Amino acid sequence: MKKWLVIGLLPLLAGCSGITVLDAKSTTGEEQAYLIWFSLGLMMIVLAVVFILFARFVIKYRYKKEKDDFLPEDVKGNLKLELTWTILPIILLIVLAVPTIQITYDQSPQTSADADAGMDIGVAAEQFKWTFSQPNGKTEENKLVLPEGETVTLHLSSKDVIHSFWVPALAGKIDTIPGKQVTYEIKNPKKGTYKGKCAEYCGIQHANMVFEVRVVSQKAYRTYLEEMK
Ligand SMILES: [Cu+2]
Repeated sequence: MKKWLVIGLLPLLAGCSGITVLDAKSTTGEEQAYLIWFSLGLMMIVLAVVFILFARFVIKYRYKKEKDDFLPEDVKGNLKLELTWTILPIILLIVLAVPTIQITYDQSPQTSADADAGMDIGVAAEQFKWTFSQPNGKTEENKLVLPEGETVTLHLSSKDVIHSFWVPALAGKIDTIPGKQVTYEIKNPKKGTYKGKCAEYCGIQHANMVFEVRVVSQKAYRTYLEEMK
């Protein structure tokens, strides 16, 4: 009993509680979290059906002495069953595909420079730091200040190798590729301070390639831009 309790608690002990990605602080992040929950839910239904049938068959067809010389009758397919287990997965896949394709395409980074909506922020990655440039030209290293509720268009680039921009609470991961500019939108960030990191192993100091994102009120953001122009 004790053993099972320990095994059951393992996921919690492993630090799986309070997963930042699932506690999203932007519309972009919420959409990603929704996809995770949605596919997890669908998988759980499949898992439950499989396990229930498994348990049922194990019990129903277990070895019995009185059936020692029993020979099951020959069957030649079962159209109903075969149709069921062909059509059902197709329906499940369609149900899974619709929101996944919709959100993934909507959120996927663009290579064209014509980002339309929102405010533009430059994100330059290099070994081993991030440089963020604000619309007024102000730059800061490893610190990104954003106004709440805006649509933020990031213009990501890399000075050396491939890095990956990731703020688990807001959005990501977006690869920054040398010689190429990519734009990526973060919609409607909520007030707060969030941790960001490089999510692509990029060299010896990769683990130290962290940054902070502070989402502040519109007013505080204007004040921030005014300071040290
Ligand atoms: Cu990196």
